[in-house]
Amino acid sequence: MRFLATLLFLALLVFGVWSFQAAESFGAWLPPHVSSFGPDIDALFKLILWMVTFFFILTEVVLIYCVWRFSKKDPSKAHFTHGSHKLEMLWTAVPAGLLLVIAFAQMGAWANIRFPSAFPDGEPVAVAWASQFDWRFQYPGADGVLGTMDDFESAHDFVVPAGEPVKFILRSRDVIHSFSVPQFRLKQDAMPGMAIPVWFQVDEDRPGDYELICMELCGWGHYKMAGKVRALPRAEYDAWVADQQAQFMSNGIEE
Ligand SMILES: [Cu+2]
Repeated sequence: MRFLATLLFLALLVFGVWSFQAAESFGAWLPPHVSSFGPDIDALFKLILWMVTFFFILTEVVLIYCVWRFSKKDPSKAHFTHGSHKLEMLWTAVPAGLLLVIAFAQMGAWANIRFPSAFPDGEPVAVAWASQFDWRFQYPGADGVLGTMDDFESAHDFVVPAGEPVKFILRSRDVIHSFSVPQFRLKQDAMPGMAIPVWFQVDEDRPGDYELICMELCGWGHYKMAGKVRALPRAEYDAWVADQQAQFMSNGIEE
């Protein structure tokens, strides 16, 4: 029994560590990143994963040792201890130190994604409106100014230029939603009553369609709140904008 129990815990440890190592080859890992935030976010993810792996192995080894060492029937009385000042200091200081390491390691990435000073210059390309249960993207019309009569709207699809910084304003019409594009390594909550600036840059050599999902449980239809970010080369993007403007000005009626 003791042998079996020890083997079971050992198998759990080996399988656990192996599954994380092998996940990528099974296609069960993060989707490949296609934005400028990708390398930084993935490096942070790996740093934290390595820390967790180290402590997972450490605690499992202690557990396996205890299962093996103390599962023998032993009639002697258990030794009672009450706290250890040194041990408590150690298991407080080590996690605190690790949290500090993470705090310093993430500063650059956070500043790049969220600090206003890192935002690209110029006007936002659109306002992204989240609502139960849909995404709408409001673009400035021919005058280039948002919130005027000639604005046009795109439903579900957020069309943006690839290979250059894209700034937009994230808003919500009702409850809290979350704008998330896993392949951009970007996630930002949309708060009712707030206009939140967000930016990203799709790699120039990776134009394409990327899944946009709501990452905040926002009601019964949350599951279907999916959209698409369509990153187009600059020329195609300009053509799309011109076409949308023309359609809007003609009320969709072909001449
Ligand atoms: Cu939502």
